[in-house]
Amino acid sequence: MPPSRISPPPTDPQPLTDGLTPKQLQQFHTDGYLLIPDYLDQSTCTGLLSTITSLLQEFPLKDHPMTKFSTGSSSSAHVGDTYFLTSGDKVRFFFEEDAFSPGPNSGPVLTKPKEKAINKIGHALHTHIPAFSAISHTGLLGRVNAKIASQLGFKDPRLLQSMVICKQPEIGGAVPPHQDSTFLYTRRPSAVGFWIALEDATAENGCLSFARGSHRRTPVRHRFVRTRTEEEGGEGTGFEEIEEADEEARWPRGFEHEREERKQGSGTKEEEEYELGEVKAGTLVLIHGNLLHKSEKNLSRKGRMIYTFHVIEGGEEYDGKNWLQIPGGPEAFTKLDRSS
Ligand SMILES: O=C(O)CCC(=O)C(=O)O
Repeated sequence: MPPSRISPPPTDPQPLTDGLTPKQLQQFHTDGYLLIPDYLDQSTCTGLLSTITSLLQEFPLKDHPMTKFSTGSSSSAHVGDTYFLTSGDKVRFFFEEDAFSPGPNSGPVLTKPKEKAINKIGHALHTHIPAFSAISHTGLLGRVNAKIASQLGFKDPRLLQSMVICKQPEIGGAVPPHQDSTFLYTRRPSAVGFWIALEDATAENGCLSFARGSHRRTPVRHRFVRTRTEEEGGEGTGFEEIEEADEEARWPRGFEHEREERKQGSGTKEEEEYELGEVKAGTLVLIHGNLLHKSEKNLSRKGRMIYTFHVIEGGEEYDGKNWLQIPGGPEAFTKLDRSS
């Protein structure tokens, strides 16, 4: 069945400096995601797009390992490599899978100019580039984000990664259905994504789609880990099962009712249905870490730039097996606090 379309609700009259309205909060808890139009104005989006253009123009191809990005469940070539695994505190560039054609003898050849070939930039734009700090954890929007995090129940929200996802015209890669807590696992799961459209995102250019309410019926079954810890050399990644017997480890705190429903079989669904989340540039989308969501390829001629960062609860265990590690350990993840 083709996905149904959801339109963003009309802008709420409450200014975002007051955080989410009770209705918005309720909607997030029920659906597992929330669309908030007009979080950024058009001129801020334009400024961020030109920052991204400069980054894409300026990064040197020389010495780049030509790493591609994929969130697929099969291990693709990029995921085990050092460039990816050491990107947690850096600004690094990952190619679209379809940006290459097989070269004659000399290996794959880029089929697009490099600034039209990058799938994503990550994973610490928030610490290195002031324009991104200012929509993550500093200044007015930093305080707004901290307020939202506290309304969502965070006690010590930590911003652990940020990315630009380019979804380039004609070759923009699909992102298969996934839960963010698989990739940013804490025990117990706590991740929330802040996803911000910098250009209009539509069905045509690969907007997000969501399995509404799936966070309440879908435990986190796997986590994306280093198959060797940093002490052991750090290379290699894979998916590790979170055992069913350890059911608590698969659900966020406060989800006892949902766990019970699932145990009794009443909260399950044979097959998830996805609803398109078409949004205008400037919209913030909050995504619960247990929510199933995805996006399709961008085969259109329009770009679909977005910026996203993720927050976890500092009080939950974040261990050395997780793929994302930064110098200083989890204590060094950026605090999202209301006084910054
Ligand atoms: O922007 C996209 O297409 C996918 C982003 C996503 O799934 C995520 O940030 O978790």
